[in-house]
Amino acid sequence: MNVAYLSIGSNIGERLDYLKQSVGMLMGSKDIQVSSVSSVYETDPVGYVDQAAFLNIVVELKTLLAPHDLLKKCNEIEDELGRTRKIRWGPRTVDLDILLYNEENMKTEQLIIPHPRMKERGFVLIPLAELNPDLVLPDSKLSLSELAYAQKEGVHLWKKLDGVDAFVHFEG
Ligand code: PH2
Ligand code: MG
Ligand code: MG
Repeated sequence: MNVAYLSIGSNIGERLDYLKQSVGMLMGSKDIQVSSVSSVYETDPVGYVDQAAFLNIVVELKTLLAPHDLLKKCNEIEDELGRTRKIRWGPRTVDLDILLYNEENMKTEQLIIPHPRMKERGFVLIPLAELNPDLVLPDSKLSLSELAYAQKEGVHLWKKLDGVDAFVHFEG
């Protein structure tokens, strides 16, 4: 079984609903088991800053899917939930990004793992560190909790939750 971490973010409409629907669709996928979900964070937009605040989570998966098949699944969920791509790093109903897949280091046209910008992004590092604080990224000397601490600005705990069931049952 492979272990992967995904970052999920939304900053349009019913943001929590989009996160919940995404997790629900992952849970309903053959060959994917959602093993952990972080608390929900409200985060200042990064990159393209003239847009609404995001809700962000990180989920841990156990999966039989190969990285590109997992990416395909993520894109299907985005499409299903009405994602359109107009502005790079712009507003989105939902965005699912693969952060890590085992200790894999890979670079193809469609997919780079580990996610190339994750070390600068508090909205990724803080929820990921909540799930796995001692994890050390392939090309880093620092643990995730150390990396996350340096990027905590603009990342606010929105709803403290503990685990998949707590997330699924949280009504907002
Ligand atoms: N996603 C981006 C660009 N900027 N900022 C926050 N706070 N959260 C995101 O999920 C996010 C972003 C590109 O995917
Ligand atoms: Mg993204
Ligand atoms: Mg994306």
